[in-house]
Amino acid sequence: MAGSYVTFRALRNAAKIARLGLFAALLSVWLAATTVAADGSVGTAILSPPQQAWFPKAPALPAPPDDRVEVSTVEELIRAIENARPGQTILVADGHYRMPRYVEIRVDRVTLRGASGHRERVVIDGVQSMHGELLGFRGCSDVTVGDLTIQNIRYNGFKINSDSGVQRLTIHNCIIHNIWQRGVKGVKVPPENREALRPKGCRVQYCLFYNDRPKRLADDPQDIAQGNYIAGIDVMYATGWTICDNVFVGIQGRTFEGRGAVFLWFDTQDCVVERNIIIDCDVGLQLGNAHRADNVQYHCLRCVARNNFITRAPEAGIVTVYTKDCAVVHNTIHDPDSRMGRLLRTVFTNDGLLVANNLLSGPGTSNESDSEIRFVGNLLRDASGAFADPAHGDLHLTQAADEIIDQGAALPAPVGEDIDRQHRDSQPDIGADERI
Ligand SMILES: [Ca+2]
Ligand SMILES: [Ca+2]
Repeated sequence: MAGSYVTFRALRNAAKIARLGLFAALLSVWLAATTVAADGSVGTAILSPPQQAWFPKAPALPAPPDDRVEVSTVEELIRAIENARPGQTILVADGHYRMPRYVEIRVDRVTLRGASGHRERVVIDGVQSMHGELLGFRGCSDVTVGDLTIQNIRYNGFKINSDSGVQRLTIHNCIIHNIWQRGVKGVKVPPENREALRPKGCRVQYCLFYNDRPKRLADDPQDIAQGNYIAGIDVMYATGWTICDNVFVGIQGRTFEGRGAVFLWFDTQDCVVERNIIIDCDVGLQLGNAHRADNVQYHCLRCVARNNFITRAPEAGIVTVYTKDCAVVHNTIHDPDSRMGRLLRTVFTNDGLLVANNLLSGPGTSNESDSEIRFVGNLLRDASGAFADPAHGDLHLTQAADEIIDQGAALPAPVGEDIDRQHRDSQPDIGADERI
């Protein structure tokens, strides 16, 4: 009997804690909603994302056309997305949109954008959604989503239904916050008609992916990796994508064994991943995976990772697995405590891989590949003293960097610009930053 009494009391306490938890959550929402913004205005800031002066700055989208739909409520937003005509622009007013369910863009040339241009003020929130996915794309080309935030969803934030043919999607200047599997997910493309359907020419640019904390089991009880099934961008069969000028902060699994901030696999071709800032993510860039299926021989072909800053990535800074003719050039990876010695990791087949002029600040790299990889001009040593602010991921070079500046190898195909889009001189500096 005593046991059952204790159980009852424990349950009652749990209910009380749950009520208190809900109250605390409501209080925090209310507090957040009444935050005073930097410009002194009250009531617009719903979240306060990590921001540093040196992060990439998004160019403004073109002025919206006169023929547009303006929405300011959840109902209007859902109706506008689901009834959109091809070519339509949907302008979303500043506000906090608690979505009851998943919605999809299904027609060509739609633009869905925040009206103010302040992405942190237009928050599409899945916290009350009945579905585990937030905003999808199906059978559409030339769609743009920009200047807004998505947050709080169990599985996928931006879901690209790439088995239906989604081409030239642009995700521009968005915040992707507390998404517990994939911020951007592109699914498998079936073999029938794959060449026509595979997602081509998409761009993810000037976005901020960040989570407030590592994933917990409660975020996703079905997690197939004990809380480590998490990544920023995960796409398969991508072709001709550009993933550039994004910032990723804290994309971490429960035991810090998550997937890449950027994870490209399954016959991904001709993609460029450049000028991204990756801070405290379990894996920085992941080109490929040990798991193969569907007769896929290579996960990545002719993909390039260049001019990225990666700080503290305990599983791997950049990892390549089953790749062909890829290039990992002019990246700066800083992890002086790298527990696995994997600032750079090459695994299984990496035919024709070029690894050049990377600044690898930490204890080691791991070449587990059976391919002949061309390593040239890389520098491996703790370069903490050469960086502007390594604690916060600013790996720009300071004047104390004599062994780095002008010490890169001359490459047959030189990388013309650095992470700041500054012109590299004829004696390239090692790493992502050319010091001008
Ligand atoms: Ca130079
Ligand atoms: Ca520079």
